[in-house]
Amino acid sequence: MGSQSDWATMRHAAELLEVLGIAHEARIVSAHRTPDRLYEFAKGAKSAGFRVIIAGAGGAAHLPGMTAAMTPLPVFGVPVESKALSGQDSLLSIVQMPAGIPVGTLAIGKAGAANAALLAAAVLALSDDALAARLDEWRATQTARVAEQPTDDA
Ligand code: RP5
Repeated sequence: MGSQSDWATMRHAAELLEVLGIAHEARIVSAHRTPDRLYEFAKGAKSAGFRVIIAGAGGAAHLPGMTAAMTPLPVFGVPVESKALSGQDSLLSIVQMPAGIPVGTLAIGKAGAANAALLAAAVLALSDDALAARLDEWRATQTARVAEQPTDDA
């Protein structure tokens, strides 16, 4: 993520990865404030053993696109909700990649972070049957939790 301030959003991705038993690392890498750190991380991510990158950033959110430019790994971008423009700036700056360098862009905020983790899990599950089973189970549990009628207590 681009900043400590993104963690409140991005922790929802980390928590789901934890639940699904997927090894992961959470790092602060800013495209603007720590460009050398970004270069080093993105260039070395594949050889370091990473298989999918989730990049969350807000405002002028260059992190996902710049990361994707420097790695062949799949990159999922999470637009963090900004104070000034409610994350619409983040969304547009992540989603509008030029043809040739893709970033899979998720929804703004918590839902995007959670879905980035689920999408990463789905990618990894293609070559990991045990993970595929855990993901199926997680989805079945989610389905079973949905009541048929609404309640006043919720
Ligand atoms: C972006 O700027 C970060 O991803 C963050 O969402 C936003 C604001 O950062 P802070 O000023 O809160 O550190 O680079």
